[in-house]
Amino acid sequence: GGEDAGSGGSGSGGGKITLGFSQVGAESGWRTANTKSIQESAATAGIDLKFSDAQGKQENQIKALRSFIAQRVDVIAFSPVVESGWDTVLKEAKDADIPVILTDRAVDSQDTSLYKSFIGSDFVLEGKKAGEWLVKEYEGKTDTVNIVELQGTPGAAPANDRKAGFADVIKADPKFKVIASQTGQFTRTDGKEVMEAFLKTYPDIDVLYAHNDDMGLGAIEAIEAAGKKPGTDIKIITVDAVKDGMTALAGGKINYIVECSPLLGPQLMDLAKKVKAGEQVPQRVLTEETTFTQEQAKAALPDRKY
Ligand code: GYE
Repeated sequence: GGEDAGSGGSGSGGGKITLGFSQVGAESGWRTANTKSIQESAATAGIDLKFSDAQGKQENQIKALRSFIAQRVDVIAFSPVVESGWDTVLKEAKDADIPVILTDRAVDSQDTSLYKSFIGSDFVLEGKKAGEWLVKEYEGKTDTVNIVELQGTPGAAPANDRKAGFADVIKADPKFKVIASQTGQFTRTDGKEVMEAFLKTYPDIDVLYAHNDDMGLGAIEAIEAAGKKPGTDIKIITVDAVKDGMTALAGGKINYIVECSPLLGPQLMDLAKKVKAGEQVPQRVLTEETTFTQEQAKAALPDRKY
């Protein structure tokens, strides 16, 4: 496997690196912040960014990757819509000697030589943190806790892993019962719609666990429309900690948020430069994250950037 010496591709413009980036879409506040971070840090790093929006569809993403290969960009990065089904196109990139960096989300390819690095969060850990808060919140209580779950996009790494991490923690106590779990596609609209249906079917929901802030925010509208108080009648845990989520948390409508940072741009540009230079990079770059209670959200909100 020759390193990419001489495969300069379109890099004839004074050594400027060309980075082809395929984004998932614009489904959430997190995604918007992530796109902004990538565009701004590419400009700062002097990297020529070819940005493509897959609008939530894997087929669009595969097309974009093939187009980047045909254009002979220096580096390809992408945030996979779903985990499965990438082996063929990743092999094509490898055969063309174009290094690939996974951003934000993982693929389930067994052959890890198909990409140079994967930068992003530990989604299983995020799910565990959500579960741990719940366990503490209901410590010493014996009544059944009825939980409904709004999952992210089916097949996406953060949906699979946030579900698994949460389930793993709460299974230790049989009082926790997930009575319904359905996708809300990581969007506000679907979060609202699915929560409306949950509220009609289940009169005594104690807790909502939403895989992102946006679905939680949509669900809050449904809960209020049903005459219930979000954060009090139904406790809400979400993931991301974007500004709108943090505002709802500080305002008492959400109870706990597990942070997932979208600000991956600067590290991605750094990795892109290194792989282009043929330097060794770590296979896995983990994002550092925290959690927020209502009080912590009040304190953090004034400085929140996204
Ligand atoms: O949590 C969600 C977004 O992949 C981490 O995708 C990302 C997730 C994020 O739509 O809001």
